[in-house]
Amino acid sequence: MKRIVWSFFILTAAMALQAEDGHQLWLRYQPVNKAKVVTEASSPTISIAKQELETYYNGENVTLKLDATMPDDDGYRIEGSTISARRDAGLLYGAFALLRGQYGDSHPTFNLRLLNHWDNLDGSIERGYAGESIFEWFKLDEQLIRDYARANASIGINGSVLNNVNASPKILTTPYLKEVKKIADILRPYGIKVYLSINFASPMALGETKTADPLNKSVAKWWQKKAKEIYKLIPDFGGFLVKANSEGQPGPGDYNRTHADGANMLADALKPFNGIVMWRCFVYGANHKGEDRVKQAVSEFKPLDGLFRDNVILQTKNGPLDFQPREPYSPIFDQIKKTPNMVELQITQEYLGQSRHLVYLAPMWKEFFDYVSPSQLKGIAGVANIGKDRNWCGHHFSQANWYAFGRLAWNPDLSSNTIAEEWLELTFTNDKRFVDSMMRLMEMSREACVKYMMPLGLHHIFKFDHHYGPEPDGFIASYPLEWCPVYYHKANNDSIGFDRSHTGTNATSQYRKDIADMYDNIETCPEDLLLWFHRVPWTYKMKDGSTLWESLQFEYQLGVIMVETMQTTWHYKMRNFVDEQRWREVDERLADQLQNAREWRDVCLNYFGQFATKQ
Ligand code: GCV
Repeated sequence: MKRIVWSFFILTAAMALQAEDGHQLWLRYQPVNKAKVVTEASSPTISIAKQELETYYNGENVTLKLDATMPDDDGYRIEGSTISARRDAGLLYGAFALLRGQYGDSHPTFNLRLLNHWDNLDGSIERGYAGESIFEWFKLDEQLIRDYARANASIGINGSVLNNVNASPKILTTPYLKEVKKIADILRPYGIKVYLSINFASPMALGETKTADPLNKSVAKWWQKKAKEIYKLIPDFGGFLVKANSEGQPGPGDYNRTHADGANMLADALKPFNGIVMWRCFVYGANHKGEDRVKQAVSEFKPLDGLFRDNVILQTKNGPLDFQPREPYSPIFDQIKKTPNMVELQITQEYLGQSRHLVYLAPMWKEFFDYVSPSQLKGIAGVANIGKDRNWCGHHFSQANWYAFGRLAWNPDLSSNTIAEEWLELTFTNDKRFVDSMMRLMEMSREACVKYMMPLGLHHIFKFDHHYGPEPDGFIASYPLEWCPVYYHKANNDSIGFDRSHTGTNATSQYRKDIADMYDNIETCPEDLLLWFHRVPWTYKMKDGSTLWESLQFEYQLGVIMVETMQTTWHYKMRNFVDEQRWREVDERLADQLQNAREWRDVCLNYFGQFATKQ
């Protein structure tokens, strides 16, 4: 009897171990303990590479070789059973590539491949939809941080900004810095540097200076001393990310100083330690109040181009507004020529159904690279979608966006389909019947989202603050106009859309000539951005001869049909390929997504119909 109970216990324990709750991400290799790894080099990073291969590689022997003749980056070469790299991080990336079954030479396009966490010190996450922060101050779960580091290393991410850009000054106090050091020590062997978002007014807010004026000597001194303290604890600390004079955050503008004055003061403090400043261009409503919001970043930063220290990088969101499901690229990337640029993408789906909707973001990011060449960029940052939820991202398919971000940060030439295929095989199964269907489904998911949320270039018609559902009638007089949906669609009985052509705000003129001409002319403007750039009569004839109003109805309806296809495919055809828990959890979310898509269609068409049918 006793034996039966015991073996039952062992059996259920084993089943529990195998429970597919998504925590293993795309790293679900089974231990085979077969490979022997030979290497003359040694470092904590190489030990991890060795251990990964010895545990999971299904071949006999692997040699890891540091090769000083290779290009000075994080790349690697896999030839036969030898992985060579210039840096030990390259050997680790090579080890993960070999485990994925990839061979040959591979070098990262961007040297800076960073996650930006919008995690607050109290454990909450701004725009986080997967539970609380994994960075639990003063009670760190070291294993969780190690798992996080391993997942990042497996896709080549080499930096983490640990805290929200709306930053608490407290992060720079000694007790917190000691905790940051603990995290940095865990991430380091995985090739990941730690960075911090800082509050520009920190010295004053902490009561240590009377002002935060960047040209004040005591302020500059405070930052120099702080930099020294940080680097003593964390010698390879990456640097600061700064949101200044934006959405209520303090900045140099509070003292009539420029962004360059502010960034340079911080850059000087970090320079002796090789640290960098990533200064965000997401600004509106301050110096250029009243100007079309999408123009304000260029208006603010173009005159400063060339005035920044060489360790300052300007970090700009992919689009000029705010992470909408479809935006044209930000014209900053055409206008800032003398200062290095980084692009900020958003992995967390603030305006794309958060962790409730299956929306694969790689096609959207690829669209950005169709217009902005990676060679123009020094780095890439992704606002993370990671939290303490067991499956890390809230939705099993949101893991694909973390994965895709890392893979594109390494190689933006990869197709979104290739990345989806890789991820599906690693995360679920390599059964072609599943992978082929799901690749199609993932690829269409972003376009579906655009259609049911913002067809034909409509934008920012999201519910106030939480940005989840539709609110096309949104207008509250006490809020800034730029937060109100009606400001963006401007629907009336004649027309709809925002005129940003030369007859309107002339935002089109901020683009390089060929693109400016294309967007400015209603005939050549792509129809999927029509209402972003033009004010268009309801009776306007689209390229296929239908009216604008007919097309708008068609697009909303098509968005819903696409989600119906996604939901029915998963519900009726995918069940046999996926474990019960993950199948059910995705199924429930797809049912919600379908309901939400219908709500978007109905609310928006009812609202716009009031105007459109008054012709
Ligand atoms: C971190 C948008 C978001 C804010 C975010 C801000 C930014 O406005 O809604 O939550 O703040 O962008 O990127 O700074």
